[in-house]
Amino acid sequence: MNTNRVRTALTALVLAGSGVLVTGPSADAGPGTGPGTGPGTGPGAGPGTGPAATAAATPLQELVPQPVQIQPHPDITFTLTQTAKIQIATDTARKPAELLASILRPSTGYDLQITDSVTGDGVVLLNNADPKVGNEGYQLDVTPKQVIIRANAAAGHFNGIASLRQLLPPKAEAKTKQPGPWTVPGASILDYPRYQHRGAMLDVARHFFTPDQVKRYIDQIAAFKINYFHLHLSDDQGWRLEIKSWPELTKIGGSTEVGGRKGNLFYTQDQYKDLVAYAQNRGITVIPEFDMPGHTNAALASYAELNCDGKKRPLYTGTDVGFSSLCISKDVTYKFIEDVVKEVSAITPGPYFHIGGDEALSTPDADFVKFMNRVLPIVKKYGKVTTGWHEFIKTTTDTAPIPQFWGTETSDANVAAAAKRGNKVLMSPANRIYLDMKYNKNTKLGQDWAGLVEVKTAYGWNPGAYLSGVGEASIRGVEAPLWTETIKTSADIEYMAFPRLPVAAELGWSTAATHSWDKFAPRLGAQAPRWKVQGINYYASTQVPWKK
Ligand code: TNX
Repeated sequence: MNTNRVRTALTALVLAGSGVLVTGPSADAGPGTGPGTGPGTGPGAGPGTGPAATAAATPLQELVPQPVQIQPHPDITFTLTQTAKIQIATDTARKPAELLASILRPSTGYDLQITDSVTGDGVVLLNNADPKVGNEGYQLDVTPKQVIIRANAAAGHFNGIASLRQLLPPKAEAKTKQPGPWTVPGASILDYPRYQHRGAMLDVARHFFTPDQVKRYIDQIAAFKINYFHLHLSDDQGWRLEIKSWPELTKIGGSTEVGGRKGNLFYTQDQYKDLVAYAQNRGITVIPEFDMPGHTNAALASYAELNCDGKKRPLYTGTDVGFSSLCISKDVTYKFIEDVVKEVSAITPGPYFHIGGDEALSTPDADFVKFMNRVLPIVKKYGKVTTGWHEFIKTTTDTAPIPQFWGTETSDANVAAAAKRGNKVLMSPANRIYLDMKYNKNTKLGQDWAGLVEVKTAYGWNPGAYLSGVGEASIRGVEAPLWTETIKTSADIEYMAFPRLPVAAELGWSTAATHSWDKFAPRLGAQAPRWKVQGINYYASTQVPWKK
């Protein structure tokens, strides 16, 4: 078997006073943070910048993703003060209110009590937004005494809060108390997403990431209105979630990773539930993926009976793909899959289950079809909607499953046929939005099989007019996957995801009419002071005019 890859390829931001926390790359900075490429702790952004200069470009012009409508009220500002309360008119706003409070309490040092009465100073979360904003949109009105966020569901409040965070000074994101003032420019914003699905994926199979590392990434994606988090939980190198009825999966399959590190490299079901809840409390739905029938060496190493020859495979710590397959002809294969789907579905509140299905290069085509014809009904039986890498969609005419397009071409007959039947397509073209692709030939981390993906390349496509035969109405949204063959630390994750993850968020949220690199680049660049405060190890692409 050929195991080689077979692939085509705020304005000096009123950082008044001292004690502003400006952190550089975190301590576990990986190999990608070579000199001159990391963000560093820029002078000029640090303490000592004199008293409130001017608020030249207001944060209203710097929001990412770009809102639908912004009406500035230049003669008004709101200032968050010691006595401010976060006031909620509806219980669905409680979690969003708690999130906002948890971000602003450490930096402001204020109590920011959450109350059910909506009077007095503070941030007010109301229901009954304009119906045209749907469940995910919001209206944000800044008045002298209150910031009012109206939404029709919790999702809308989470998204409104993500905008409010960007309207506050960057130091509002600090983990330690900072000097104010906590001023928000006057405006009325009305906003809602272009697509219902804005996703990020993290591969925890090639390299394992601890629950705290995963939470750190969840926090980072939530800030850009990402609403789905796809966890790639199994692959040749590792099985990362406890399955109680098949305990060897983690005992053996979860014992190592790329490079051969040893340990308990998996999540217990309780840890997974905690991650799911953590995401939910930030407006994010988790989509679990168990890749099959290929990318299954870790399972094949754990249980002899899953192999056609009844022999366990050795654990694998390299980075080749396409060499493993579950045994298509054995009933135990489907018993195994049913047990996994059953256990995982029971602890996954979100409606989706991702079955992988990519690069099944060791599974003959007829077997692949046979396999999917047995697996798709199992997912349905446990109440979930199947999503998978786009290869699986040729095996079904059901219009509910969601193919995730990851190719590098702009046409795919099977995906186009599915779209014609009514399937919605999730877009992750590898040469545009794979976060593991190198930015340029000097990028130390990542791969280049799909090409080099600089920030402008990542931004320069229209999800609704990209794949032939798959028009705007067939697009479910955009997901940015991060594969981790070369990614080992949070600093590595951040270097590859920032700034391209915000690019994916913009493509998934903002209307096609706002698409313009010249307008987007400065907005993206304006995020830098906030990322410095947050300690995000971003790639300071020379294509972007970074704000100091
Ligand atoms: C392709 S994309 C894969 C992954 C690799 C990735 C590396 C896809 C569905 N499969 O197995 O990790 O390329 O870029």
